[in-house]
Amino acid sequence: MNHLEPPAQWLVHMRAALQLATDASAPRGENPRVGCVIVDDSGHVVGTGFHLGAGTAHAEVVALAAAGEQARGATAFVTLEPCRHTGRTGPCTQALIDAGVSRVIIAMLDPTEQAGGGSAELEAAGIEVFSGVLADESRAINAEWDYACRACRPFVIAKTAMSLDGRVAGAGGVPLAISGPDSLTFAHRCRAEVQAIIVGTGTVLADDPELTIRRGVSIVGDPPLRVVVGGRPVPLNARIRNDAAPTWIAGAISPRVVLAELFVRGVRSVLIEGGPTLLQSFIDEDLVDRYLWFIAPTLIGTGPTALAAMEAAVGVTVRSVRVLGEDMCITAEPRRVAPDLFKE
Ligand code: AOF
Ligand code: ZN
Repeated sequence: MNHLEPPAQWLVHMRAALQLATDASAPRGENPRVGCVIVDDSGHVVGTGFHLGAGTAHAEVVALAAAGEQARGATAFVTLEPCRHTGRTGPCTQALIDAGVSRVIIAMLDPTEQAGGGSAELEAAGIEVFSGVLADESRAINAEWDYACRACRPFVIAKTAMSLDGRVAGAGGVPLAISGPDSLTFAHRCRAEVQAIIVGTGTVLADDPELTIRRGVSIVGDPPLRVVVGGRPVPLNARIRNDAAPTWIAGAISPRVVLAELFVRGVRSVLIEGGPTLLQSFIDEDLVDRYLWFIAPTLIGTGPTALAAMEAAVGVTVRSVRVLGEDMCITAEPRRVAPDLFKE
C-alpha cells in the first residue's frame, strides 16, 4: 500500500465521496457512513454511490452498478476500506475485482476485525491501492462508529440538565422544568443522533419520560431503543413502555454489561439521560466519552445534584460552549491520557 502525497484530483474525487457519505438520507446506526466515486481513465465520473444503512448495498456496490462496464480499468475512490467479508451483503473487494477496477483510493482503513484487511486482498488481485487520502475527514464523519468498533462497546454520551447551582430537581426530588425550549429542542436533536437512550429506574419513576424524538426533529431510520437500568419495577403504564419506540427493560445490571449487550445488538452510540445514580455508575467505570451539560439560569437551593457521590473527581476538556436561548450547553470529553480502549 502506498502513502504518497495525493494528487489534487484525488482530493476532489475523495471530497465528492465524503459528500455522498453524509447524504441526508443515509442513516447513522450500526453501519458507517460510506461514499464511493468511480472515475475512468480520462477523469470522468462514471458511477457514484453511498450506503443507506445496515442491510442495504455497500457504497462500492452501488457505484459499480451505476458504472457498469465503464468500471473496467477505472479508479474507485472509497471513504472506507472495502470490506472483505460476507455479512448482510457480499464482499466489496470481490465486487471491485470482478468489475475490473484497476486502482482503489481509500480514505480510512476499516477498524473492524471482520471486514478490515480488504486492501491486501485487492493488492493480491493486482489492483493498485492507496490509503489515507482525507482519512481524518472520513474518521470525523464516523467518529462514534469508529470509536465503538475499536472499543467493542457503544460510544457513550451523557446528558444532564441542571440549574445554575447544580440541581436537577427540587426539594425531595420533585421534578421541575429546568431547561428552556431551545435546550429541549437541541436535546431532541441529540437523541436523533444515537441508537439507544439509557435511563435509570429512578428517572422513570420520578419523571415518567417517553424518550422519543419530538419537537419537530426528524429522524432517518429507526427510533432509538429505550433502555431502563435498575432494580425497581417499571410500572406497566409508564410512558417508556408505549409503542412509540422499542424498549429494553434491562434490570439491575452493570454499565459494562448493558453496553456489551447493546453492542451485540448493533448499537454503536448511546445517550444517557440520567439520573444522578446511573450517570455516576457510568463515570466511575470511565464509560462516558462525551458530556452534554445543560445549565439553566435558575437557582433551586435544595434538591438532588447532577451526580451522586463519585469515586473520584474527573477532569474534562471542554470542546464547546453553546448558548441556547437563556441556557448554556457545555460539551466536554474526559481527559484520557492513555486511552486503553484503543487497540492501536
Ligand atoms: C457499510 N457500508 O458502504 C461499506 C461497509 O453488515 P454488512 O454486511 O452491511 O457489513 C457492514 C460492515 O462492512 C461495516 O461495519 C464496515 O466494516 C464494512 N464496510 N459497510 O455498511 C459500506 N463499505
Ligand atoms: Zn462492503
